[in-house]
Amino acid sequence: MGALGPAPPRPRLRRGSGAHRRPNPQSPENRRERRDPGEQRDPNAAAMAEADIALIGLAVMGQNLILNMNDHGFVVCAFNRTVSKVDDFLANEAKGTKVIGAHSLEEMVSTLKKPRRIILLVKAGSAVDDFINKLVPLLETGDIIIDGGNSEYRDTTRRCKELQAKGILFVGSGVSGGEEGARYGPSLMPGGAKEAWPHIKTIFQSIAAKVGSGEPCCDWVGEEGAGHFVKMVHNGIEYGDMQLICEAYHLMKDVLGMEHDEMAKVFQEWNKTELDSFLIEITANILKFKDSDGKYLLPKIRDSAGQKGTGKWTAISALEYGVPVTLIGEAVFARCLSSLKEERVQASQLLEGPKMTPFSGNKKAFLEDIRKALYASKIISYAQGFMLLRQAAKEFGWTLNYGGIALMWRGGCIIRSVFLGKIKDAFDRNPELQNLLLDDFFKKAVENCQESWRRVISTGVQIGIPMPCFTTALSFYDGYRHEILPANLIQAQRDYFGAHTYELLSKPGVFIHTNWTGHGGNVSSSAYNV
Ligand code: 2AM
Repeated sequence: MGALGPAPPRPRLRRGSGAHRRPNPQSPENRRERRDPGEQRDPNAAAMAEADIALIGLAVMGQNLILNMNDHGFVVCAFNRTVSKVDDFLANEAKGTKVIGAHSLEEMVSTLKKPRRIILLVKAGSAVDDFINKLVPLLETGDIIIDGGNSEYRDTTRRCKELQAKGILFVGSGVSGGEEGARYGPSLMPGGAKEAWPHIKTIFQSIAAKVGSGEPCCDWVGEEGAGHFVKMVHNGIEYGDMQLICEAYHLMKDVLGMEHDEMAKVFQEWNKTELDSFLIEITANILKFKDSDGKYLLPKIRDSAGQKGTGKWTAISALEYGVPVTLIGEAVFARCLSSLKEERVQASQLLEGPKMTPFSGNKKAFLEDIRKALYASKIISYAQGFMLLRQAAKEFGWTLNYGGIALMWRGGCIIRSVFLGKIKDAFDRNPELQNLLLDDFFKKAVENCQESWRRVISTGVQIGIPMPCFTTALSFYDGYRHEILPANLIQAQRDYFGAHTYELLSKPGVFIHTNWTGHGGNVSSSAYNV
């Protein structure tokens, strides 16, 4: 590593002046946290090295993270590819703050205390590599680059390894919570070079969302691309949670024939139960929202769901590592099916469903059944998500902090919920917990819901309501709790037509082939696994 040369002249360095623009009520106490306990002070550091951290990428997320760090007493240096945005930011959003701006990477680096901490919040892909390549010659051993963008976890692992060889500590951090979260408290999921953690922990935990008695929704996740992997699974779980709520809404609307304000009230009530969460809360608000003409807005919205691909990535990883993350997969496919709007409109004229008979049961009891079906299915979804994390840890040799991950998602992000606190408790009880369903609390919760869950699914199936996530969750539960599944027949079929061999229950590990027809050979095909 080349050491940083003499500090370049910095005549254009800008700084906002005056008081904080939007003071955060937490700010005064957090200002005390400004000194990083793990920070190595360099007595020879340039006098101008005053910034605690730099952030590159002044789109709204980057700007808000900077303002959040500023509110917590950290001095941030801002930089952007299009340099004019630095001045715009200082003259507007960052006016009156302690944020300083740089007009070149050299200038930015010269403002930083050591070890230098630089966050990238730029478009995922080559922009991240481009900035890394430009930064490396300006940095020294032990300096830290943090990628807070939406990078693919494999890219993060690659960058970790490449930068480790150059003495730079690389961190890939999931950042969740959107613009509002970035400004006032995101969920942060950092992973990568662990030596970096003591140097960034104070900043990260100060700006993160807080839950309970001030516990930060940010902790060290694990090695290499673990932070971005966990963020990806978070997004997949978000797809599942949203689809589960949609299925409950569909049943209320089309089985119980409920009106929007009535459904809104039910979701509001549910938000006081185990389902207490951001997504249930906003669903109640959406249901009761009226358009300017005084009519409910929701039924006017075209029923064709968009997606940016993060749910799909989770499902692809699940297939790649052979983990039955069926609920997220179904949630992604449900969006795909919804987007076939024209085809569905045609099919609706042609394809018959069952004769719809009006619901004749007890409406209140059925609503409670739906709530329990949603809760049980949600438990399955999170159990599956954590199974995927566990398998990734095995694949990549990561040591993941499962309880910490649940706490990171507990606040600040879209899937934030009280329920995640229960998951944290489960991992606190047993950090080696193999499956969430085996934890006593969740085992009992599912058992308590299962009659309702089965009733809802049978009723929905009879009436012809699609419930891909409710049903796949129940199939998973029934599959997972069966000692014997019919896969013995699959093995026999594979051996019959392809001589793929099978094991006997009495002799696991010994693969044999049977000549099923009497006229095939006795030679087995070489074993392969998908
Ligand atoms: P810009 O303002 O110069 O476009 C979100 O798009 C952020 O990523 C912005 O700060 C944007 O910079 C930056 N960005 C997007 N593509 C980039 C690229 N190829 N190289 C560097 N920065 C990029």
